[in-house]
Amino acid sequence: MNARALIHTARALVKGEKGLLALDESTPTCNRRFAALGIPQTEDARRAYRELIVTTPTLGEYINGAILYEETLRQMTHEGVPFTKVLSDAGVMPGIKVDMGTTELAGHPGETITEGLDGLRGRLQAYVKLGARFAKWRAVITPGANIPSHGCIHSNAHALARYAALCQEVGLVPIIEPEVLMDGDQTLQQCAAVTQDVLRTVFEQLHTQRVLLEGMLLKPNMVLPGLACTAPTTVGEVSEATVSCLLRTVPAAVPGIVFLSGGQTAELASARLNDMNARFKLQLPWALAFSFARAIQQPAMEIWKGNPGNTAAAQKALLHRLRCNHAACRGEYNADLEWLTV
Ligand code: 5MM
Repeated sequence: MNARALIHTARALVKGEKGLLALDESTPTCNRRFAALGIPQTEDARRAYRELIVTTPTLGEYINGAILYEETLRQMTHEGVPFTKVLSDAGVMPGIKVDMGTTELAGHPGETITEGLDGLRGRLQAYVKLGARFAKWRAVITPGANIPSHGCIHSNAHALARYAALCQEVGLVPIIEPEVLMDGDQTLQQCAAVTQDVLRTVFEQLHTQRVLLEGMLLKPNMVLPGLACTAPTTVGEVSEATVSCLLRTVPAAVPGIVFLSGGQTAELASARLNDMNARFKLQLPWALAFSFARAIQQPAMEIWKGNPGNTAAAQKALLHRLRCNHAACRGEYNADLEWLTV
């Protein structure tokens, strides 16, 4: 393991108060989002959509990295330029989602385990040759009646740590993504308790597997009430609960925390990230930034709708969300920004 290079890359991924763009939807997820908008679910449509994103001008002013799906890592623009080169030329490091998705965890009804450890060492070596600088693995934790179980949390944390150690062995910075889903009717306090338990277990396992904390990033959920919870929650309450949970669980050696959006509206995701940075940045040992997928891409995808004539307008919408989230990393986002166009 080259610790110095890993630390350099991990820091570079969160430098300049910029974030990451997650465009690593697996083919089934991407197709589902395309189907909802009447976009053909073909490899060429996925390639064209990803080309729209990676060729968006000035991308590198707002993000340091882009997480790709394996299909995308190997794809090129219509002029034959690899997407990895387009991104690197724009100052954006290419990363790769390396988990193989979730499956039911045996003996644990309603809970899942993320697969992909078998053969991972060889796949990671191939991704490095294709230009990847970092990787990502997502574990999914479902809150509900009597769940998550200890078995589910422990198994997923163990897999995340094994993945992270393999990444560092080949020089890829691992992004550790334990997502507590926001479906369900759990309260803010219940989400805080589950998230705290999950993160504590994840860092125990990272320690056990000898993962270099300075050479990784954490990609957690914000602490949120479930979508079906009727108790009103303010932006400030979410930001306080999230920061307090992270301060209790994430070691100061970790250089950055890059949130997933998890189904929040684009505007709320920006407002909540902004509140954390505006109020707490000076007390925090790690950078707080974004690694959103839906909260950055959804407005652009809705404009594009598979029509090449909409590309410029979709890129403008993408840049708008990136600009809002870059402002949120600085604690300078406010609702007025939503009325400004790029
Ligand atoms: C939680 O999903 C991650 C962040 O996306 P959101 O900001 O939309 O919540 C995302 O990176 C996710 O891990 C990828 O899209 C891959 O998900 P699938 O379900 O396709 O494996």
